Amino acid sequence: MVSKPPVDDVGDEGLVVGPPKEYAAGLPAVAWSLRHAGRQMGVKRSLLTLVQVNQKQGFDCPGCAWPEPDHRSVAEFCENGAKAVAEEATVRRVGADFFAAHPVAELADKSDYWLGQQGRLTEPMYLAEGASHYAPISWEDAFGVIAEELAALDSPDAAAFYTSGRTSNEAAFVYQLFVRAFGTNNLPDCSNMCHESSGSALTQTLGVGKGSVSLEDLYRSDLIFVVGQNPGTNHPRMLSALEKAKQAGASIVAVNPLPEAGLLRFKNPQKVSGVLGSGTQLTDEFAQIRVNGDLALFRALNRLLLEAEDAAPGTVLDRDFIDEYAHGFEEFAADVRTTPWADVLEATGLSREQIERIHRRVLGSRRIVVCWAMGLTQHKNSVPTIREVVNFLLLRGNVGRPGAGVCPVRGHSNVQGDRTMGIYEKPAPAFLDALEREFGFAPPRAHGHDVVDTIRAMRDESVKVFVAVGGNFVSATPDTAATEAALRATRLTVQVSTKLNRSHAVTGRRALILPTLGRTERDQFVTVEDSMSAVHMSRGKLPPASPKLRSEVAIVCGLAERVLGDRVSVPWRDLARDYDLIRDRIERVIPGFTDFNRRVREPGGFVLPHGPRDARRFPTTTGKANFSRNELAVLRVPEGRLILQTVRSHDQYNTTIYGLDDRYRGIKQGRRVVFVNPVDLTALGLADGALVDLVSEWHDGSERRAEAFRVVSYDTAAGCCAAYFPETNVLVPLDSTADESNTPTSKSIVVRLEPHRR
Ligand SMILES: Nc1nc2c(c(=O)[nH]1)N[C@H]1C(S)=C(S)[C@@H](COP(=O)(O)OP(=O)(O)OC[C@H]3O[C@@H](n4cnc5c(=O)[nH]c(N)nc54)[C@H](O)[C@@H]3O)O[C@H]1N2
Ligand SMILES: Nc1nc2c(c(=O)[nH]1)N[C@H]1C(S)=C(S)[C@@H](COP(=O)(O)OP(=O)(O)OC[C@H]3O[C@@H](n4cnc5c(=O)[nH]c(N)nc54)[C@H](O)[C@@H]3O)O[C@H]1N2
Ligand SMILES: [Mo]
Repeated sequence: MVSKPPVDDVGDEGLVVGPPKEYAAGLPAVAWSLRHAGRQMGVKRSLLTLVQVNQKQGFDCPGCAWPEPDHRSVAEFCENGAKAVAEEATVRRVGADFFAAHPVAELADKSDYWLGQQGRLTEPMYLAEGASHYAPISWEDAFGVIAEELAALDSPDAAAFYTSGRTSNEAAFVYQLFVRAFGTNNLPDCSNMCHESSGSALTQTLGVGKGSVSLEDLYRSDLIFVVGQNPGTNHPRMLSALEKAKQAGASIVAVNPLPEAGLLRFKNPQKVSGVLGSGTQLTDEFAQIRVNGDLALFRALNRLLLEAEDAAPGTVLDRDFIDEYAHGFEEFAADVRTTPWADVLEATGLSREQIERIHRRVLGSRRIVVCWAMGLTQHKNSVPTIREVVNFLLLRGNVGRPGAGVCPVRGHSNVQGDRTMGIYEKPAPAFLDALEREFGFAPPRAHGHDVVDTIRAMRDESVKVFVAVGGNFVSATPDTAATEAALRATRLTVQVSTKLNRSHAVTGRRALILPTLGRTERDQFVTVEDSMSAVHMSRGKLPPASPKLRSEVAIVCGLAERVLGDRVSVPWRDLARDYDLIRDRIERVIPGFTDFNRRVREPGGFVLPHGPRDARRFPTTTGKANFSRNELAVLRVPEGRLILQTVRSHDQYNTTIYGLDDRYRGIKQGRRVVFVNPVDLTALGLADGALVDLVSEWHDGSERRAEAFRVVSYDTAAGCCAAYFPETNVLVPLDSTADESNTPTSKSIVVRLEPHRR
């Protein structure tokens, strides 16, 4: 399978490669956020909008799930938050005239960048069977089309209902309620491609699939690991928290194949010293690890801890914690003691001296937090890798006490809340029981399809209707060619969206676009949950982009009423009219939401209970925190191949491309670049700046090709390379997923680089 650049791609004529930056934020970030916002919204609207981001009475920044501190500054947003807001609050519009001028076949040739630039969707649009263009349709007729296709299915399981993580708690709750009342658990979501591996590993080991720390814990810790994460671009406000922790005495170890700007040095744009001065040196120890070397690193650290305990018994491990709260220590310890150093050094690409230096830092630190993101979750062995991180923390009792714990840093601003609300293809029986008690229907019990299984099911034509509330399924998922073919095989695709993207252009036999309000726009307030389990309100204030838009809640409730009729007794209209009524139902179904409507109106909201964090209560199968044994398999690639990891540039939000620059990595005006270590370039006989195809090899003998990437000589770990997604998603085989979590292996794809033939 071959992927060519889209026809509107600027190519690389304008590409400029400069030196990467050594720090993040500072004055340029302030200037960039205003420049970008001004271009989309105009200056006055930009200022009025941006002052409301993340304020207690304002809207939750759609940028990421990093929590808001208690003491907020006036500008509690970052450069990339400002871009996310501007992208939604843009004054550009896509209406019926746009669709009349552009046939779907033409849109399918465009990039997500071009599509996103066109502006906000303004009215429901329908692509009839065999039609070349989308045409306007009324909301009622649109719901009628969906109801008709759903009624024609042999089984409710022949439909799948995707969610992306911007959906509010209220919309997510009514959505899963509708889907289960319709009769299926086919609720794939972006989590399946994101932190699913964290959820799996943490549920097995600690009993709760969420992070166990608060901002306060970060400030109180002695040592913070930032593993497989690029906060300077993806969670810029995290840098302020790291700076604060540093100033309180913490040290920071960064583990990453790339020397990411934000990890090294940070100039806080919200302080005069940060704007003008040289900033804070954040990282004390940078471990430039080989892609997928993390399991080996943490195994080695665990082995060193056991050996240190042998040398000075009673001084290293937290025996009280292990004896009282943990399970499986002896088996784990016996296994980890055998960890071969040769494998550790090969897998990590680090020196033994550096690992021992990190170990000494660990020994000197009473309170440790490990933060991580996609660098750990998108590999074949991600679940065992994260379990090994948990082993590391358990050894010294670093869970369930101040200043210590696990910190998986979530992506989408409400992805964690959506899961809490029941957006999950494998719901717990207790959740279904509660739903049944509250609503009086029997929800389906069989597990549904996740993202990868949904693609397989559409390919095999066992799923025939695909509905998405948010996101960009076509571009976010792996194996683009296979995914596109799968979607085209369906009878109906429905996208509830704010903006145009490729998922509107690659459709089933019939298709609908249902335009919705975004976070910034006036509606009843909604609620969200951040990465640290804090639930709070979000209230938009801008006038809606068009009078024909409906809120996600209203769309879901309207659809549910039309599809289900009186098959269930849920007062859909009342719920849509008054979101307090939805919150009352959430309170009765989901633990932790007692007095929801009152508590969420308090400034800052409230924090959900978390057994391990609050009381060292571990709701696992053993009732204790579980140590685990995790096999160390070195990822070896054939001669002449590299391990490709796919990352975000500084100018994108997942599949939404804001611009063509990646300022921190020194790239301007181009996205089809591949970052390769100079030593590998020499070994491969390639010149810096050469034009290559990326060819991935899969063990069934199939090959996938992404054409025309410019080689950029770059300081990445040897044997590894990096390029941006979604352009590289074509290279990830559908069947290449993480064990247990089924997450696509977007961070470890074996590729060869071939000279591009024009
Ligand atoms: N501006 C902006 N903000 C965002 C997003 C966005 O696209 N743009 N996306 C949001 C979402 S949904 C998410 S999930 C998060 C993503 O946040 P991140 O996880 O920071 O995003 P990635 O760009 O995938 O970066 C992965 C990092 O892991 C490193 N890495 C890759 N492989 C390995 C490995 O094997 N080991 C180690 N130790 N490191 C590795 C890469 O070099 C890179 O620094 O950000 C959220 N916030
Ligand atoms: N190769 C590779 N692939 C990856 C990743 C990777 O690192 N590498 N990362 C994965 C990860 S972590 C994630 S989370 C997924 C992201 O997958 P998705 O969540 O599916 O993708 P997004 O690009 O975030 O979705 C953008 C679209 O959401 C719509 N939208 C924006 N705001 C709203 C809103 O308020 N309401 C509604 N209804 N729609 C809205 C807009 O139409 C926009 O075009 O991608 C995954 N894919
Ligand atoms: Mo994500």
